[in-house]
Amino acid sequence: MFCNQCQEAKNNIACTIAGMCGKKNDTANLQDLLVYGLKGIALAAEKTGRDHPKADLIITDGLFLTITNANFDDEFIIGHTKRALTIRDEILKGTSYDEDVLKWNCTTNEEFIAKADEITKAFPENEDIKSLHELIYNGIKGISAYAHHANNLGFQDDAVFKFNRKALAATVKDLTGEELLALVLETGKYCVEVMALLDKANTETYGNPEISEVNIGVGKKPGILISGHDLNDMEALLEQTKDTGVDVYTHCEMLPANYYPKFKKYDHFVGNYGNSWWLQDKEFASFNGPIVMTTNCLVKPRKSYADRLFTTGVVSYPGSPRIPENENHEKDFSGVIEMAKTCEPPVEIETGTIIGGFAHAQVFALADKVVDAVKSGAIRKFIVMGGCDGRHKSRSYYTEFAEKLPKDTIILTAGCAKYRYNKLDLGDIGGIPRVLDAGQCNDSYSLAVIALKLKEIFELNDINELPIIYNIAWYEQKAVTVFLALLHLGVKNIHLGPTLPAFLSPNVAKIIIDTFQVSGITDVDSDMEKLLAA
Ligand code: FSO
Ligand code: SF4
Repeated sequence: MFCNQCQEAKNNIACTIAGMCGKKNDTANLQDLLVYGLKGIALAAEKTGRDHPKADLIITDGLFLTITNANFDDEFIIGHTKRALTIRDEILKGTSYDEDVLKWNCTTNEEFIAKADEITKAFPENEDIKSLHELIYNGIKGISAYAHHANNLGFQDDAVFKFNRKALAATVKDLTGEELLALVLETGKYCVEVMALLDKANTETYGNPEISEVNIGVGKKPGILISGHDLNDMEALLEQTKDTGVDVYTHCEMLPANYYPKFKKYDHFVGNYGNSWWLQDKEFASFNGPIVMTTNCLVKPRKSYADRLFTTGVVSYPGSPRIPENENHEKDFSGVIEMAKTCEPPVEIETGTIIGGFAHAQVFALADKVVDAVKSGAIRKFIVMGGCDGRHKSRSYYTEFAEKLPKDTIILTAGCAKYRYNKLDLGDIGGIPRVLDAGQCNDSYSLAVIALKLKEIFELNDINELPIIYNIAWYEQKAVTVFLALLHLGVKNIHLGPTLPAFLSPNVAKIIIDTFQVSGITDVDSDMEKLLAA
């Protein structure tokens, strides 16, 4: 295996024996082989000028399932690869091409594993070309995650699907570094488009997020804990648990479900339990009831709760029970609900409330107040601190940074990075909380929309003239998508941590740093001084 797609890549180089995330050698290789299978579909369609009605969704879901902490299940991955090969061959019917990507096939699991081993080792020899390929893969993996969620709500964008195919096909051609770099920058355009699409899907389906106080304590009834990012699953679970005597709680990235008007009307939706994804081994154990993982981040289930951890969608762990689904993709949570009824209520680990729901529509509603506070000097700077959380100790940097920020600054956040500071008592500025949570990592789009609105209100020529600074934490590929989106929108001077991506070769890193003035982080005091002076 050779995997360097996330921030926890071993020694910030790559995991080559086993993943720090728990991904095994064969699983990592099979994920690479699946991507190779998807490239076959893209190239087959391009060469023949033909199409297949299932091509885009198999590509979208295939890329999504290779994202960090989503799928650890070899059988599942091989099954998806087989479907991809069938689609490729239906497109190619009656034609003949020499390229291996259009010809290869396997039957047994052993053959798939052997072919996967071969593919993993066949990366480009030139480290810059390899790095640009990886940057493109990681961007389209995140794009696919967001396209998958939008599609679940009935929203699609053909331009996004088309771009995924173009990007996949490009990586099996002999493109130059310049051509690949142009494709990386073009990826940013579709990162913005897909986040806009998902924003539209979420808000048109569930309403605009609104300021909400979210209970972080527990009730007396047994509960179901739902994690990940899929709001469609959230809705189905809330509907099916109505009047069953079972409560519903969110975990990690599902917290923002508490901000949507359509979900708030359910009385048995109690609030949020626990914190960031990497604390799930303790929090899932003390929750007592069943847990539904709708997307990443899943970590290897502990024995104490493995039998009550259910997976769905592109998430799978060998041996974990799945949520049954019919041919119309309607999910049946009755088994989870019956299990919940036999469980003890959750153990209380926190009490009180946290506040969130500051997506673009809500912030626009407060625009006058915000603009006045900026003009009067009450708000000196906004600091975008969105992104991901992770288990490295070095991430305490973000808690310390939030704590040390001067009282006339506001943190804009989205994604699981917020758990490093969303329970600190940072106060408010004239009633505006000092931590404004827009939602999930995809809701970073809201932060960009807010920035563009402020640029318009203050009649500025450049988004970089705003009193906004960026100190972003990344972990997995959706954060790469958000990062490329920000670059596409012209945002400069982004500080990215806790480390710069391992998949950036020195030359590619230099181009990004020189073009967009991106930098890493150092220590809190030095960074604070530098950022506030900017
Ligand atoms: Fe976090 Fe995991 Fe949302 Fe990621 S839970 S790390 S960027 O999957 O997607 O923010
Ligand atoms: Fe390593 Fe991250 Fe890849 Fe897992 S996803 S194998 S931790 S680089």
